[in-house]
Order: sequence, then structure tokens, then C-alpha cells
Amino acid sequence: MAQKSQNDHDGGLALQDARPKLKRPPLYRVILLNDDYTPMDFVVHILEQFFSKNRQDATLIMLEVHARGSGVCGLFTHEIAETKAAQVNAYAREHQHPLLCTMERE
Ligand code: TYC
Repeated sequence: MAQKSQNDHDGGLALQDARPKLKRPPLYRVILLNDDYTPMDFVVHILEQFFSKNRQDATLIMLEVHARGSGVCGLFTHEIAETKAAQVNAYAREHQHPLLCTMERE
């Protein structure tokens, strides 16, 4: 009995294991918008610096934005997407370019 009181912590109740209800957080696309004034090499630079794209992928995404009006830079959780978009917009503004970055739920 002394054994039991040391090892048996459920007081005789059959406890069901708590079901871990873990959900993946919603993801957000960070989107670059086209405009007529931001230089192409500046957009490539943005994609390299803020989204860790290599030169080839950055160039392909920039050209897609240029041709189609918008393009996806990456998929992130809400807070990270919000931060990336704000950083890109601030950086474009600092360099006097009208480039716009936004986000949308996946
Ligand atoms: N359309 C711009 C130009 O012709 C290039 C550009 C590409 C601008 C992507 C913004 O998100 C952009 N210089």
C-alpha cells in the first residue's frame, strides 16, 4: 500500500490523456505590387534582402510582378508577414520609391 500511494497519482480515477489540440497557425502571403516607377534592380534587391531569395528567383518574382501586377514573396505567420510588409514599405519610402508591399490570408 505504501508502494501504491507513492506511485499512483490518480487517486483511483481513470484519467483520459489530455488530447493535445494543436492547430497550425494561419499563414499569410506577402505580396509585392507593381508600379511604373520603382527600378527593377531595387525590387530584386528587396527580394534578396528581406525574403532571402537568390538573384535568379528574385529576378523571376520581380518580372512576374512587373508582368502580372502582383506576386508572392513568401508565406509567413501573421506577425512575421506584417513585419516584412512594413519593413519593405518603410525601406521603399526611405529610398523615395512608390513600391507597395501588402499581405493576404492564404
Ligand atoms: N514596373 C517597374 C518598372 O518597369 C518594375 C517593378 C517590378 C516595380 C515589381 C514594382 O513590385 C514591382 N520599372
